[in-house]
Amino acid sequence: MSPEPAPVQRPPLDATRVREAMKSRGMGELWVSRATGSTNDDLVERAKAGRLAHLSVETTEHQEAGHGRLGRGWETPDRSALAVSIYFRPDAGFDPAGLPWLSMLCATAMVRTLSERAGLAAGLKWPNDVVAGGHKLCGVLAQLVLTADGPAVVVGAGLNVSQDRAELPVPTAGSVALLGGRTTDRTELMAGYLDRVAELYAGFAAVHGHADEPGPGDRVSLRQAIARHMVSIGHEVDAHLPDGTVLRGTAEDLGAEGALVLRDAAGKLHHVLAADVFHLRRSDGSYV
Ligand code: BT5
Repeated sequence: MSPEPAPVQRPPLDATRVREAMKSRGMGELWVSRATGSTNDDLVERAKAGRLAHLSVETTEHQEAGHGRLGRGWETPDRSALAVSIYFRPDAGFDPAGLPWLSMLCATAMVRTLSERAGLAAGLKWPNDVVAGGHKLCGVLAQLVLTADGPAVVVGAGLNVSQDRAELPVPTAGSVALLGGRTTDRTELMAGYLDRVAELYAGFAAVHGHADEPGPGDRVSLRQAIARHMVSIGHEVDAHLPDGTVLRGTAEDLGAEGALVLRDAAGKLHHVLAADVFHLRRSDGSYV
């Protein structure tokens, strides 16, 4: 008879530790719920209901009705994952053209966190996925909120932490545990992620949301920092458009407004915006 598998350890989040990490970066408030539908929806509601401090954070132990882009779902079992949403309320000097960059800023923060805390070689699959070992570990979803004080953005990240294969909804999904990450401590991963987001945002805000200008003390601009992590660059990819057509080309760069720059077989350049893409796949059929 084979031995019983060891029970998966899924301790609750330690809100005190997360608050300490947030405080050291001058972030806003933190709300931690036992269960909710969607942390993005909750934070959007709070933002609409009244003044929210910039860089406030909503998280939950169990997100029961998470959503992705284009009405797609996001599924994670109780205490197995991170569902964390951050409220960005840029000050008046911030160029609104910088707002669409916030989702890739957060994805980049997650790539760095996975490398630093979990020892995983993660990358960014344009436009909003964090991948490692050929699998999607994290998805990011940004929602614009029009407040009385001007435009704000809620950016939610869902990170698969301790799910086993049977708990993941699609074969392309992976988790930190399945990929052999050196920690599955959700508190550590969340604190690391928030720290990296706050750091990247501080540099971006200092240059008023201009993605092509390096922040003070940074050697590269936000656009270059993001592009360095992109796994598709140099590969032939298929951009599946909502009307069913497929645009095939070599991914060359990350362009203005966060567009993916593709060169087609005839040598023509195309700038593809995230909002216009149903999904992106490698032309050889592989996911990443
Ligand atoms: C995303 O959408 O990848 C964005 C997911 C954002 C989730 C966060 S969690 C906190 C916040 N609150 C929310 O309600 N949402 C955000 P998209 O690229 O559309 O990918 C969705 C697709 O990924 C689904 O159609 C499934 O195929 C797949 N999927 C669903 N759950 C997954 C999971 N746990 N891991 C990997 N893939 C998943």
